[in-house]
Amino acid sequence: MAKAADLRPAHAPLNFSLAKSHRTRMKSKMELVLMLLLMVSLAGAQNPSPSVTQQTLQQVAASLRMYVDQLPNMPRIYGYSMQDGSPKPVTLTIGMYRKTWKFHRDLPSTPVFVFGTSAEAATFPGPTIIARQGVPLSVTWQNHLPSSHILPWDPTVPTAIPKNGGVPTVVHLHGSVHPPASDGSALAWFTANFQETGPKWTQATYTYPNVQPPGNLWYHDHALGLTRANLLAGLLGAYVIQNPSLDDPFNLPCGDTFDRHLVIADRSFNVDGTLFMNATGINPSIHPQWQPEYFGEAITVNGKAWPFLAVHRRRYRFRIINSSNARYLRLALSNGLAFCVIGSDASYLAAPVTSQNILLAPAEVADVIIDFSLSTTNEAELTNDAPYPYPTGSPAGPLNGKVMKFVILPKGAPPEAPDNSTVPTKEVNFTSVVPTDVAVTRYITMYEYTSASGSPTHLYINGKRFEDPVTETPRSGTTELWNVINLTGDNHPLHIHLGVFQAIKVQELVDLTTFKNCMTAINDAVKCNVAGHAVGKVVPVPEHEKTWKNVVKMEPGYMTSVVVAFKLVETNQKYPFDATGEPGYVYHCHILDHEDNAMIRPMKMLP
Ligand SMILES: *[C@@H]1O[C@H](CO)[C@@H](O)[C@H](O)[C@H]1NC(C)=O
Ligand SMILES: *[C@@H]1O[C@H](CO)[C@@H](O)[C@H](O)[C@H]1NC(C)=O
Ligand SMILES: *[C@@H]1O[C@H](CO)[C@@H](O)[C@H](O)[C@H]1NC(C)=O
Ligand SMILES: *[C@@H]1O[C@H](CO)[C@@H](O)[C@H](O)[C@H]1NC(C)=O
Ligand SMILES: CC(=O)N[C@H]1CO[C@H](CO)[C@@H](O)[C@@H]1O
Ligand SMILES: [Cu+2]
Repeated sequence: MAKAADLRPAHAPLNFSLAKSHRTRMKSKMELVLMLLLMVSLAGAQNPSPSVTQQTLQQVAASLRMYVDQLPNMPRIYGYSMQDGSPKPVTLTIGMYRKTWKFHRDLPSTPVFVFGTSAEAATFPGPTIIARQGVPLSVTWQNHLPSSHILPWDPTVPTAIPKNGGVPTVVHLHGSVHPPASDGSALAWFTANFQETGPKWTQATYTYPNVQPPGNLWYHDHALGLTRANLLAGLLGAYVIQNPSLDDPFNLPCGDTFDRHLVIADRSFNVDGTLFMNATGINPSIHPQWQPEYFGEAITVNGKAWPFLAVHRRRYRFRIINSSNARYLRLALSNGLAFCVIGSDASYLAAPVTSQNILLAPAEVADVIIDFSLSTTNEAELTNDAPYPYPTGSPAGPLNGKVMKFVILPKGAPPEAPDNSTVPTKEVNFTSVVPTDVAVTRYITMYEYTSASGSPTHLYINGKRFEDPVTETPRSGTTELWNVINLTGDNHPLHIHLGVFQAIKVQELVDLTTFKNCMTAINDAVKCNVAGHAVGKVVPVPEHEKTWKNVVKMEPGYMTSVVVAFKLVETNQKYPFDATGEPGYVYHCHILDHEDNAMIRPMKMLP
């Protein structure tokens, strides 16, 4: 791609030898800090980066030439086998490995923790698993990770801490409808070879019934207090449920070339190319390591920093997963092409929606068609202009404002297959979201707590810790109305395991100070007259988010009312399994740094 060089952003290249000598000068100081860390910390903060500055991280990111690495296609693994023309269940074994990964042509290979069928095959992100609707898939998730972490972590937030070392992990299939024993409870963690297991661990093999409609899921680590570090290290991958009888009539772009995943993750790199995660907390006297949000200086897609993809002048399908720890992405194409959104999270829409931009919270998924035949240019950058933290933080800059580039080949460039795909006019008509038969109405309030100096110390839902007794106990097969009140300054992407949900009303809270003071004092929305406060501006729910979702963004200062369905929304039927067993489920904020400390609550289904 000769053109790439012309597009190099105008920041000064980092002089690596300069950076190295700077590093040498820092060495004695670093050794001192490391020794102190060793003495003070209970735990395995392995990252040799306490003296790295934000400026260094920016310089490293700015030194990486954009759009020189080709967008990788992750390996695909099939979650069924075809026998006599019909799909049959299989059991897969997928391991978690420490290996090295090259995030950019000009970065050295660096340690990561990644999923794969073997150490050699493991990738960042992991392999894409293709499952079939109605065909259960069993996966034995194996932990082959070393005795200590490659990233710092914090023993003072509620954390899985094995007695004999090792990296605790447990896998959650995000967006999946499955029994509680296969949910990947934060307390069902295990270390290498199941040497140690968490208090709720019961089984090595998880079964995903795939009883839900076709759509986009993803799998990732969910270990107590380590989720932010384990995902930052690379423990995530895509999972697709297909159903040819439903998918094929839509005639969407298909096949490895025209149907692609874009797994987006922001990451910062040290000068030696290793992944950076701050080893010093924002309130180190309370939490030695925990920071309220991780924002990386570089944007990676499928494990490469600012890659490019050469595309023909035709339609492509992109399944975009925001797997950032805390960064929101507001995506647009620099040449003005629109996204035709066909799905949100694990669900198709009722009909495609055209949008110039898409706002994705962490863990949100957008399924889109881009028609490059309409392009008047030879390239299009995928850009991001979401402030961070969202919505009132710093504006996206020249680095994190860019995601990747599409190089649009000339018309007729060989080998171009004829584009016989179409955009459907109608998609899936799911169970209505109108809350006619709401079994229970709940108020869910998000709180952030700060130190005397005003910096965050922790976050809770409903003022309760994760380990406090369960308060959300929906009946399996019912629909509930959750009024989510955000009393913090940030937008929080709420994620509910098992259930699917969608926003029906987003309304500003007026006289917020009175309401907030009352809630802070007595933590009771009804007694604090929520009905009298949730009367402000109404923000419309975007058309392309009107489907059954796994993540809904919670606007700060607003009450967002969501309908939550604890049943199959395709058929309006109960789950074909017992959802009431141990260890139950959870719901939480999907900003991983919030989830770990500890915006997460248990949820137990009742019969
Ligand atoms: C790491 O966190 C500390 C404490 O909040 C902060 O002073 C420092 O600037 C951070 N380092 C980087 C590189 O962001
Ligand atoms: C991904 O989510 C993070 C927050 O978790 C956000 O900052 C970022 O903008 C999102 N990216 C996209 C492409 O939506
Ligand atoms: C479109 O073309 C592909 C080959 O490029 C073929 O496999 C597929 O069946 C065609 N679809 C239709 C609807 O013609
Ligand atoms: C969806 O189904 C409902 C009945 O369940 C029906 O009333 C409605 O018209 C359908 N909508 C579409 C777009 O087909
Ligand atoms: C109720 C409440 O405290 N809301 C906060 C939500 O976030 C905004 C900032 O975006 C704050 O101004 C509000 O105080
Ligand atoms: Cu949050």
